[in-house]
Amino acid sequence: MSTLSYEARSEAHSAPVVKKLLNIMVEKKTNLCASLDVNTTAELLDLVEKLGPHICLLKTHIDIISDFSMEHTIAPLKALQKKHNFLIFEDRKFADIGNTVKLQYSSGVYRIVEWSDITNAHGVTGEGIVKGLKEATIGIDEPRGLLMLAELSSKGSLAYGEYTKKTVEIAKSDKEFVVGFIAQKDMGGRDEGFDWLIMTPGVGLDDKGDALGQQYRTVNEVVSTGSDIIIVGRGLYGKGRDPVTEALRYKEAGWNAYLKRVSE
Ligand code: S5P
Repeated sequence: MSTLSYEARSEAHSAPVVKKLLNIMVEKKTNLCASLDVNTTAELLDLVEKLGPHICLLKTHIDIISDFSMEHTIAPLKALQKKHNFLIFEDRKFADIGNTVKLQYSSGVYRIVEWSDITNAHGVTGEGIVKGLKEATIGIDEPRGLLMLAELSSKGSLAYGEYTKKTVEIAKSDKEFVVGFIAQKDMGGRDEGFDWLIMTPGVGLDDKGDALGQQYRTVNEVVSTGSDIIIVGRGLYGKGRDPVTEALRYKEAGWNAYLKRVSE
C-alpha cells in the first residue's frame, strides 16, 4: 500500500482527476466520502449542504432519486459542489459491453458523464468496458476517472482471487482513465508505475453489518490495509444519527488512520 502522503502522490500523479481529488483531501484534511442513498432531491441536497464541508467526495446512486431532473437535482448539486469543494462519484457499477456502457454513461435520463467526476465498472465483461466508457468522455471539458470494482464488501461476493486479479489487469489497459479500485485492500501496481486510489465501502464504526448481506469494517482496519478513501453511508445518515456529528467522527478517524499509515 502507499505510505506516501496525499501531497506527494498528487504531485507525482498523471491523472488530472486524481490530482484534483488529492488536493481537496489535503486542503480539507479529509479522506471521507459520503455515500448518500436517499430517495428525494430535497433529502440529497439537504445532506450535501450539511456534509459538504467535511467530505472530499460525494457518492451518489442517482437512480434512487424519485424526483430526479437535471434542472432540479443536478444543477443545485453542482452549485453545492462548487460551494463546498468536493468531487462527485456516481456509483453506477457499469457491467455491459463497451458500446452499451458508452450509451448508458452519456445518454438516457441521467447523462452521468456530464456531471460526475468519477464512476465505476465491473470487470466481468472484459477490457471493452474501459474503452467504451472512455469514448463517452470525449468532448467533456472536466477530467473524468473510472474505478474498477475489484472486491465487494457484501457477504458471499464472487469478486475475489482470480477475478480480482483479472480486474486489476483490465485496469492496466488505461493508465489515465482508470484511476483506482473499489476494494477492501491495496491492489499493488506501484512497481509498474501505477498509483491507484483505493476507495473502500462497507465502513462502519458502530455496526457489523445489515440484514441484507452488507459487512462493515472499522476505519482503522480499512486504512491500515490500504484504503485511501473511506466510503460511509448509513453510518452517517442512518436512523437516529446526526449526520454532521458522525461526519466529524469519521473524518477524524479517517485522517488519523492516514497519518498513522504515512508515519510508519
Ligand atoms: O463492495 C461494495 C461496493 C459499493 S460501491 N459495497 C458497497 O456497499 N458499495 C456501496 O457503498 C453501496 O452501493 C452503498 O451505496 C454504499 C454503502 O452504504 P452503507 O450505507 O452500507 O455504508
